[in-house]
Amino acid sequence: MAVDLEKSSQSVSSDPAINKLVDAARTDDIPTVWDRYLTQQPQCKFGTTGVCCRLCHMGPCRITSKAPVGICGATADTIVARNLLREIAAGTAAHSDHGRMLVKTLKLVSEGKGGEYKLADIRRLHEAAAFFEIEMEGKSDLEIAGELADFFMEQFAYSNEPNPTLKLAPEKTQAMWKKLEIEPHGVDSAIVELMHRTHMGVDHDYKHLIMGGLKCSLADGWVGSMVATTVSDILFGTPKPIRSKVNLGVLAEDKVNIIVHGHEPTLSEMLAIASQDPEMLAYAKKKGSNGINIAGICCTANEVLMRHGLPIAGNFLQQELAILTGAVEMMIVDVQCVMPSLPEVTKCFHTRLVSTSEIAQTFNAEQITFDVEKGYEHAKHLIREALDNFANRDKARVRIPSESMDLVAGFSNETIFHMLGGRFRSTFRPLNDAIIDGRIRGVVGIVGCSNPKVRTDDAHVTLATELIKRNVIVLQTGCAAIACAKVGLLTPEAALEKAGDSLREVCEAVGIPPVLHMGSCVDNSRILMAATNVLNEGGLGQDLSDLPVAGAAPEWMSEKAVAIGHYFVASGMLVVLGHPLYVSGSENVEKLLTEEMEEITGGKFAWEPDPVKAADMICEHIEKKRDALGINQKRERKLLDMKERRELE
Ligand code: NFS
Ligand code: SF4
Repeated sequence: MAVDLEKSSQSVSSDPAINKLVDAARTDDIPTVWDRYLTQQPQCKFGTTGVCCRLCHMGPCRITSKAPVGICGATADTIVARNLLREIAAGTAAHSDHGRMLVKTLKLVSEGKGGEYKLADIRRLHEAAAFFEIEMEGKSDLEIAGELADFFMEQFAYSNEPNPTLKLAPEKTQAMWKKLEIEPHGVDSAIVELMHRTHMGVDHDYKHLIMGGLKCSLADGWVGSMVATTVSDILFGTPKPIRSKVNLGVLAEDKVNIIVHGHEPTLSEMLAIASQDPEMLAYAKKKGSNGINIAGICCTANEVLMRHGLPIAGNFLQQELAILTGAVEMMIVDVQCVMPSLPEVTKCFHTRLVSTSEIAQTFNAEQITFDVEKGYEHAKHLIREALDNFANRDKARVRIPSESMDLVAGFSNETIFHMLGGRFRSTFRPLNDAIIDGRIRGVVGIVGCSNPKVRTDDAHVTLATELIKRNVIVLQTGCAAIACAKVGLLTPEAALEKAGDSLREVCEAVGIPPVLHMGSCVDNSRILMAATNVLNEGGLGQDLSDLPVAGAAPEWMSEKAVAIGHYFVASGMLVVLGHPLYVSGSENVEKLLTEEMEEITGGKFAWEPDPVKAADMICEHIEKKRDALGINQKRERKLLDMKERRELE
């Protein structure tokens, strides 16, 4: 819902911690994202409808009723589709480059050049190697890791064959992609192809363009992100349920506070370990700090939460606010979702801003480029510097909000299998049975960012609450998960109270919460696999598009979210966005994405700003799928035997 920011900062968010600090910032005359959002009003209609083209220097061109085509003759359909494709390409590039950095680290580890990095999950390594048919006989784990790293690296370049990681998807879904000719043949080549097709004077048919966009998005979801998640699990461990805390209240008065912000888990992993190093703890004591508090922002937060239980300071829109608490000695950033405004905020405090990626530098921040081989030393160095900065904290200016909330995270597919299957066998069966007999109506992924266009966190929380109330189980990643965590939706106890009766019954029986935090944004690959696992378990159709599932991104803002939305749609799922893609300038493109696509991939987009209406829309979709599966007829609640299950299929 649109926000009236002028009225009062109290309206920017449903989170009091945010509102308090936005007030404080305004008192101190330090602009934040919400103030800059106001300065940008009104936002350009040509941009928001997608009809501004600056792809060549005859332009820029804008489509109006007086000028219905660009100088080259491009129509609104072509321009809108091309702009959308460039967003998909950028989103795919971001996730996949993140994946590539991890593959490089895996390769270094396999060669003994990985410093303190190790193979943390050998089982996951073997599973992946087996799936991708890497010969393991007589080879050491390091050799297997090296070959797997080479195999993953090959996924980026062009190959004559479609990416083998697509085989992780259900067979019928793969067949659909083949028929539509949208199987990617390499991540980088898919991105390059989009850049080529959208260059002036190349691909002009909006339908053909959009199908090309889907192909690239599949390279994001089923290749680059799949690789990123798998390698993270191998290097840092596959997440298991873990308790922690969330919101700015996790910052400590009596300890040095270090914020890790960005996306790649490599450095933050070492920081997490180094913060427990006796040498570091002794240094902390010497500096008068009661320990070393490392807290995360954005998806780095999700990564270190899932594996180390480190607390989360906040999601995307809380990055400036963390500094405004006056209690952060150092903020360490790498890539993606890092606002260029940060130095403007840190300069008002003692906070040191350190940028660590070789490809990302922030003007007016310190640059200390991270090196895998020296990762641990590097982490210790940063912690020492932060501790040295502890004495510079101005205690009079510290204003840590009291808000902090418990949460449980760490629900990888492996964990869900294990929890559902009980002690002796791993299976999704109990979940499928509950969906088939209607105790659970369906499964919905709520993902994505926060955005000052929306009352922060409100849409995430309302949608998740509405869905669990209606007996729909919710899977989460990214900043959406952090939003829900802040109100306690990720504590099994609190969430169970809000869940519908039959969902609660199932969750209590198998010991899972109704809202499952599955990780960072690249871990949306885990949501794809969860849907695939449900399908493969049987009884719920043949294709991902048969499942009573949907995706939602109520507060999204990034190009990565655009790519994610498309790979869910390309995989056959309904995706409900809280605000539309920039496509309304082309009726044809909008109709293709929101209506006709259902006939093509089985998935489609919808936009709905009101989270309650979004829940209605999603539930209606789920019931339609259930009807089509024939599982909505009144049936006695009984356990199905194998024969009946086969009949259902
Ligand atoms: Ni996803 Fe994660 Fe957050 Fe959005 Fe940014 S941190 S990768 S893009 S803002 S969820
Ligand atoms: Fe204008 Fe065509 Fe150039 Fe775009 S590609 S800026 S529509 S002339």
